[in-house]
Amino acid sequence: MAFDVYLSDTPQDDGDIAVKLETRPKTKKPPLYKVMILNDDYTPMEFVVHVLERFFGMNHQQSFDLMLAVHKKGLAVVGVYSHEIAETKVTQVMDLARQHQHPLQCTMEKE
Ligand code: TYC
Repeated sequence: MAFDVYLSDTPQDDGDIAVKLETRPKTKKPPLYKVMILNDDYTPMEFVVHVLERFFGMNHQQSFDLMLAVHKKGLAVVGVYSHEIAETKVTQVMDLARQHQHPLQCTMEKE
């Protein structure tokens, strides 16, 4: 809990010390990170759909629609997470893509 103290020596001032109590606790929300996937010419569409289902909790239709959006537009946000979760998602996607020798790229960016 923080409080501010105001002191004054102007003539109009009665000399009392004003103490303002801060009732709102100063908690900072942790920053959030967007996880994005990028289009490329080689990763099979089915692989991207599988990745979205497996790591981003989407059903088949959602995954297919988002994959197609990335295919057409170049990239899309696939989820927003805390730093640690976002990092885990990026690693999971990149590791699986590497295992299958697909050039799929997944990145994160502060919101
Ligand atoms: N463009 C790829 C293809 O035509 C499909 C694809 C979609 C690749 C989304 C990556 O993030 C991606 N096979």
